[in-house]
Amino acid sequence: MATATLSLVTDCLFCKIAAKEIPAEIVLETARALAFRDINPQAPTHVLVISKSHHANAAALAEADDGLADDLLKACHAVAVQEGVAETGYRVVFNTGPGAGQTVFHVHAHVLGGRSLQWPPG
Ligand code: DGP
Repeated sequence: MATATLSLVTDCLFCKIAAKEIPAEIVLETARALAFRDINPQAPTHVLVISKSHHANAAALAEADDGLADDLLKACHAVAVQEGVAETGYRVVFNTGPGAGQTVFHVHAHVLGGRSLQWPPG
């Protein structure tokens, strides 16, 4: 079983999912990352990869990083392989800040695949 010291924020939805207080369809877990299906999928594969510890977004993670950003990216790739989208192509998105569409302020990568993805994303 993967273990890590969690720094949880009590009113944070994704901290509660990380602590297994709120259920989610978990597809992958490592010592410092958790991946689960998005509740409102935008593609056949739409998985969120979060750090178990609380960082508000990718910018905060980058500033605090002790290798965790590397862990998250590796977890994204592992999810893509597991979901069978690594060969055809997939997208990793960190919405960072309200102006970029971030609605949950706990760092998460969207791993999207399984359909043709347009560019620019809009
Ligand atoms: P963002 O807009 O980048 O902050 O993405 C937040 C995502 O989180 C959004 O795609 C929907 C998803 N989401 C919100 N609440 C829940 C939840 O309770 N469970 C799961 N699995 N996903 C959630």
